[in-house]
Amino acid sequence: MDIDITNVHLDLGAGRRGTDMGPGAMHVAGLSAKLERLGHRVASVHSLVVDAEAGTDEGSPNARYLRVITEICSELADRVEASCEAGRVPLVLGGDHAQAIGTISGMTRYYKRRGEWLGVVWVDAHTDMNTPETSPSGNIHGMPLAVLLGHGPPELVAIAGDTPALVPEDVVVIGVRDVDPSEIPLVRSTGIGVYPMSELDARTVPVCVAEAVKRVSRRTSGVHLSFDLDGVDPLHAPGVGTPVPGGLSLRESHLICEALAGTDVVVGMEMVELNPTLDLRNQTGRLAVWLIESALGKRILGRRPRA
Ligand code: NNH
Ligand code: MN
Ligand code: MN
Ligand code: MN
Repeated sequence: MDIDITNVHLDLGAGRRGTDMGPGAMHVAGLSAKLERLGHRVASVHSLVVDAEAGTDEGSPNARYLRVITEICSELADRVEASCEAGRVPLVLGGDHAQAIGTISGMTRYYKRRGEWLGVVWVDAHTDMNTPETSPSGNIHGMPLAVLLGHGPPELVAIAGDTPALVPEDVVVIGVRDVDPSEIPLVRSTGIGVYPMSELDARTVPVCVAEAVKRVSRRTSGVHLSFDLDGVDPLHAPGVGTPVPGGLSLRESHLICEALAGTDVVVGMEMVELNPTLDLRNQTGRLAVWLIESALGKRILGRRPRA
């Protein structure tokens, strides 16, 4: 694969500062060298930063920093769309999860133009289906999946173009264990696929992951993995702003990545919400890189030969 890495130095979508330093921590953990060791080519590394002046404008408390987040997501979408156009795989390093609005809108602009669809596997402790009307925090990182399905601030929805980025049948969220009562109606009415931890426990992770991957690749041309590190249990991923106990184990997290790599459907990936100020000796940063390697083909007994 030819990979375009974009570092998104954004933390204004989250309640706690510091995820803007996430990309640096993943690079310190050796990301590029590890990708090249897998046989990939890192075609470019580019950084996006928040406009300093716009970054002081908090705006409405129901959707904090909407203006600056719209700006950076639009820029990100342009860049990601160009990567797809050039046949390269976008790998976007976060940054808080609001960035997914840019990443996924950029990707789906490319697919929609060709009359094709994109599937999304969203690993997360949360469903990220709030809107400014339902959000208890006003933090936009709790809203990106709603936006990508066409709900929420019109300026964010519009980044995908005239129609929403995603349709619910092509979306699954895995690892869920903290949903706001106020976002449940939208989760239910859209009919996105949700795998709460309780279902993963009862039906086992391999069974659920296989089913989830099948769902998102059924009628799509490729699958994007939007990996929020708070989906992983805080025991293994302490460097996140909203830790929720009872999450995916380290091996279960790998299993999701490996299952996707094994079906050759991955066309894009983002790793988000790494907050190095809360991490322990870059433990979560190193885990993030290890998971990226798994999703992009790494195998314990050597890299799987490509078809
Ligand atoms: N649901 C909460 C909110 O909207 C928390 C969202 N926080 C996340 N999502 N980290 O992944 O504010
Ligand atoms: Mn999230
Ligand atoms: Mn989350
Ligand atoms: Mn999160």
